[in-house]
Amino acid sequence: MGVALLLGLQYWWYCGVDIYETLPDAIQEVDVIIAGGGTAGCVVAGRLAEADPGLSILVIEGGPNNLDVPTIVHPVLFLSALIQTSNTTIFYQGVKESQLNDRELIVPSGGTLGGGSSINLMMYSRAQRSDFNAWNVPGWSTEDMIPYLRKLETYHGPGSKAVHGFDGPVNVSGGTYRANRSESDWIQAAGKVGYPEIEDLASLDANNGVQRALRYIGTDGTRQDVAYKYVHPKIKSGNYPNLHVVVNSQVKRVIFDNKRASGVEYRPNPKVHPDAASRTIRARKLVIVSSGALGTPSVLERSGLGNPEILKKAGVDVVVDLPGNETIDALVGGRLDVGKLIQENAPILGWNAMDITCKIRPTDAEVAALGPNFQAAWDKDYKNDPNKPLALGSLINAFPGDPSLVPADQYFAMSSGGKPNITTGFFSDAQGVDIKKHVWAYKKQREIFRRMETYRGELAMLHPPFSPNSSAALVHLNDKPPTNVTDIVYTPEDDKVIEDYLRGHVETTWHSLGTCKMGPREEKGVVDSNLSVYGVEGLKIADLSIPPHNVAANTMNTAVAIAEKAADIFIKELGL
Ligand SMILES: Cc1cc2nc3c(=O)[nH]c(=O)nc-3n(C[C@H](O)[C@H](O)[C@H](O)COP(=O)(O)OP(=O)(O)OC[C@H]3O[C@@H](n4cnc5c(N)ncnc54)[C@H](O)[C@@H]3O)c2cc1C
Ligand SMILES: *[C@@H]1O[C@H](CO)[C@@H](O)[C@H](O)[C@H]1NC(C)=O
Ligand SMILES: *[C@@H]1O[C@H](CO)[C@@H](O)[C@H](O)[C@H]1NC(C)=O
Ligand SMILES: *[C@@H]1O[C@H](CO)[C@@H](O)[C@H](O)[C@H]1NC(C)=O
Ligand SMILES: *[C@@H]1O[C@H](CO)[C@@H](O)[C@H](O)[C@H]1NC(C)=O
Ligand SMILES: *[C@@H]1O[C@H](CO)[C@@H](O)[C@H](O)[C@H]1NC(C)=O
Ligand SMILES: *[C@@H]1O[C@H](CO)[C@@H](O)[C@H](O)[C@H]1NC(C)=O
Ligand SMILES: *[C@@H]1O[C@H](CO)[C@@H](O)[C@H](O)[C@H]1NC(C)=O
Ligand SMILES: CC(=O)N[C@H]1CO[C@H](CO)[C@@H](O)[C@@H]1O
Repeated sequence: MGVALLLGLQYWWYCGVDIYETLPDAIQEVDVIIAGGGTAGCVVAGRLAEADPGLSILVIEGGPNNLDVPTIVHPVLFLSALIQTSNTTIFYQGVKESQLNDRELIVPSGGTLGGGSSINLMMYSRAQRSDFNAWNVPGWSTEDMIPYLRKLETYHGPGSKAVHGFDGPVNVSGGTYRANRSESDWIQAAGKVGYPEIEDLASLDANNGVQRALRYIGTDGTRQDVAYKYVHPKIKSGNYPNLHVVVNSQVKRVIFDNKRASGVEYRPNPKVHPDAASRTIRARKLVIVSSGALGTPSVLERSGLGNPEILKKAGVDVVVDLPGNETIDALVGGRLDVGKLIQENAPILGWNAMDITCKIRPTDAEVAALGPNFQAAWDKDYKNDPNKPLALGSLINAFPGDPSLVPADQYFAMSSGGKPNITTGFFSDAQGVDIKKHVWAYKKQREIFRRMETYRGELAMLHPPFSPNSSAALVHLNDKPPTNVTDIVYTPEDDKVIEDYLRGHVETTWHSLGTCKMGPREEKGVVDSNLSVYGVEGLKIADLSIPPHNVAANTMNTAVAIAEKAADIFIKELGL
């Protein structure tokens, strides 16, 4: 894959007035330290600074500054973050898992100022109404969260105004480009399989349908990452002399005085500042850990606190191979001149190559066909909650080559205190329900693709190896779309082939959460409803470590909403 072009692109970043590579010696003590300048960290920093510009705040971010990095600013270059040499991504290495055919999965995660919001695929996706309510934590119900869901966004999409926001920092729009033909084709095909086009899948209630995707891209085609939306403008304005950010600086641990968090120790990233010594900065009022679902548990552990929990996730990758200017393949393959596109401010720059979003559920008959264990799980968790989708999907207009399949033997590790044990837990539930869910989702998306006018067959390398004499056998590439399509009937042998293929190929869609959950201490909670870490004083967590249950959505929106609410809690407690 022609990634050389993207890597060859000139990278540069200016350090703004107060974005430091090396913190001035004069800064020894601040009011608030935020450990991790990712999605939640930048939001909390920005809101605390707004509440009181006199409050001294230090954000300590492990990765580099993201300001003016072209591969971050221009959405269409998003794949560069998934290349294993990327400086803006942390590739967390998982352990060997027997139920995944002994593979060691890699979980990429944001590793630059802005965190995931600076490198993610920008798909706008909100949790469902039932999700926050299921957390069952006082103050965190959906009704409690809606004001924050609105506060974060300036929504340019369709649907009811009641649940959206129109003057928040993060613009949500269609961007400047879409491949309308494949999008419309996929929508008509999904309609034939029973999933209609829905005006607004982010209404908190809409479900079981598909939508032309919206994204965290401004109407001008720029990525709407939180560093750009909550931090950089403040620092550039010169009106926030007490808001400090140091980058390429990795927090080792939180320091305690009599069980009160009183500061942190960090080390300058040894790859960037090989000879720099570790430093300790004191916090007069609060230490907030925002190092992400996979970073925060390590910071706590290195500080002598608790045990991380196994993270849980699910996801569906839906892929189509399309010609010409309707995919980003020409761009990734070096057949388009990125420098020239940037010079011309070409509309395709403002595209994330994902024009469809969907949330779908199985029919009663499909549930029954998945067996008694699945039926029991369905009856317990989904049946009486029509708000909950079973699977999410998006249409990716690109060949899913190298970047999404990072080799398992190369990664950029940043922890300083030994390797964390990261177990994905995919397909590890005792009843085998998780894998059944994915078998169902595979079949469903296959049925939709087979009904597309542009469908010309299947690439063997991206499908389970069905027996050629099975009625599930792959359709070879040919000239004409199929006519009179009926659902494929799968035998138990075919199902086994799919299951085995999934165990050998499933990858993360990067939505890790719930590693330091909010909830009662006796139920393995790590923080209370005010985000205070149990057993110590002056220590908070604000990021995707805290959700006690998964959300039926891509997770950036939930991370930002959690941070908006967290900021409100901290502002009240600090009396700002
Ligand atoms: C490749 C990718 C694609 C995604 N696509 C989408 C999408 O299309 N739509 C969507 O809604 N969501 C998407 N997500 C998910 C979403 O971006 C994340 O869930 C969200 O950004 C997480 O926010 P967070 O604040 O919890 O953590 P993060 O944003 O990951 O922030 C954690 C920060 O802490 C820093 N850090 C870690 N350890 C340390 C340390 N020891 N010291 C100092 N700093 C440290 C990291 O560098 C990082 O900046 C995607 C994620 C990835 C990785
Ligand atoms: C791609 O190019 C064709 C032919 O020039 C044009 O009709 C079409 O609108 C373009 N598609 C997009 C998404 O720009
Ligand atoms: C997509 O294209 C079709 C046909 O060209 C047009 O009718 C439709 O309005 C377009 N939709 C969007 C969302 O641009
Ligand atoms: C990544 O970091 C290395 C080491 O600091 C540096 O040499 C390289 O130029 C950086 N790459 C990019 C793309 O910034
Ligand atoms: C990692 O954690 C899992 C789950 O707790 C455990 O089963 C496994 O033995 C651990 N692996 C290693 C290498 O420590
Ligand atoms: C398919 O053919 C193989 C031998 O080529 C045979 O073993 C198998 O039973 C056949 N399967 C079906 C579903 O007919
Ligand atoms: C379409 O398929 C159905 C079911 O297999 C069959 O009964 C019908 O005759 C077919 N119609 C055409 C036009 O081929
Ligand atoms: C959280 O803070 C609120 C407001 O200060 C307080 O009323 C409540 O008791 C706190 N909750 C916990 C669990 O400490
Ligand atoms: C680029 C873009 O879409 N900018 C808009 C983001 O939202 C703000 C606040 O509503 C608007 O003023 C911008 O025009």
